[in-house]
Amino acid sequence: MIEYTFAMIKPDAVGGKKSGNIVAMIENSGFEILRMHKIHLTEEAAEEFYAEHKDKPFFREMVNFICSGPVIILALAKENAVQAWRDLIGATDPKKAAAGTVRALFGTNVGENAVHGSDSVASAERELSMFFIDEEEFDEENDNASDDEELAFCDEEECEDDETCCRN
Ligand code: RTP
Ligand code: MG
Repeated sequence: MIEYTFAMIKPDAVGGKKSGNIVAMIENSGFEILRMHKIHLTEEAAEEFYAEHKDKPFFREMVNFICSGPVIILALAKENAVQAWRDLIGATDPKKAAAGTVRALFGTNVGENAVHGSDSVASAERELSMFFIDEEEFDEENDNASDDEELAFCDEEECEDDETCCRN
């Protein structure tokens, strides 16, 4: 079954000009990129994103790091996407990550580890809905995509009432 997951290229990798290499790995591994944006997280958004870690000693450090520069966020689709992306990124600590994984190739240390990946289907749902539309809309796009070549070019909000829009 096609599954969705959330990926983030962290400030160390964006600043180090590794984004292109990482996106190439994503595509070469068979993921569909449904959304991709370069954004700069606010402290508030970072705290919400990392809420599960709020009691950890490194919480403030990780919030500061993820806000230290732009990140690239992606919505990815693939069979078993959550596990597939976790496998591709490797262990949290780049020194322990398997050879050839994103973190082994581009991570520096446990904090500056190049990428984020949702750790479960439930986390993926939460993280995707924090940054993107709901997963049902990805499903609808998938269903419509084959007979709608212009889909990628319309603006969801502006086109809502436009009968000539490819979505309507
Ligand atoms: P991520 O959420 O970024 O994909 O990483 P992960 O699942 O492999 O690891 P997780 O346990 O969720 O930790 C989230 C992020 O916290 C930072 N961290 N720092 N200083 C430390 O000991 C420490 N441990 C974890 C890492 O940046 C990790 O990605
Ligand atoms: Mg995690």
